[in-house]
Amino acid sequence: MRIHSLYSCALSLLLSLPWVARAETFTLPLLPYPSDALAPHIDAATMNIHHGKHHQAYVNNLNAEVAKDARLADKNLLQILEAISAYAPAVRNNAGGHFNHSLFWQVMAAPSDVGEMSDALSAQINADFGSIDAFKTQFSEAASKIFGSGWAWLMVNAEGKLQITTTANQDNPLMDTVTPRGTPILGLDVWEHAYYLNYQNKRVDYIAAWWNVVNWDAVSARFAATR
Ligand code: MN3
Repeated sequence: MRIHSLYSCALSLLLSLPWVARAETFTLPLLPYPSDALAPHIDAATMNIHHGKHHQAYVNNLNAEVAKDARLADKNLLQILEAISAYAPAVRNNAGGHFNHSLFWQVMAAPSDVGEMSDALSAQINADFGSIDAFKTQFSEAASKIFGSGWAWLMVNAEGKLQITTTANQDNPLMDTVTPRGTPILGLDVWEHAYYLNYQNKRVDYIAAWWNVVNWDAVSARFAATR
C-alpha cells in the first residue's frame, strides 16, 4: 500500500512536469555550415547573431507558449502552422520564426557548394515565369518591396505551380491565416536583422548578393518532395 501510493505520487509529479508530458520540445537546429561559410555575401557576425540569438529566441518563446497551451503539447511544427488561427499571436510569431529560419539556413550554402537547379525545377520555373532570369528578377522585386519586416517565398501552390509570394513578420504560406497558401521551397528573410550589420539600409544589395548562396540542390530536393 505504501509503495503503491509512493508510486502514484511520483507518477503524478512526473506527469505534471511539462517536459515529461510533452511529446516534443523544440530545439535550435545547428547551422549546416560554419557561420563564415556564406561570406562575403552574408558575414559571420550576422549569421552568429541571427542564428544564435534571434532564432534561439523564437525557439525559446515557442516552447514557453507550448507550456501554456495544452492543445500544443502533442503537435509538431507543421500541424501548429496549418492551424495557426487557433492559437495566440505569440504562437504565430514564434512558430513561424522557428519554421522560417530553419528553412532559411537549409536553402543556403557556401558559394562553392550551392549545387545546381534540377532539370525538373528549372523546367517548372521556365514554365511558370518564362525564364530563370525572369524568376530571379520577380523574386528580387517582391523581396525589395516588402514594407517593414517579412519574407519572400517561392512556393508550390494548390495547382502545383510555382508562385512568388511575400508575408509580413514571421508569417509563411503554410499558415491558415495567410493568402495565398502553398508549400515554400525557398525563402528569403528581409528583416533588418538579416542584413543590417553588413548592408545597413541597402536591402537591394543584400538581395542581389544572396543569390550567390542559394543552395539549389536543397531547393530542388524540396521541389521534388512536393511532386
Ligand atoms: Mn530573421
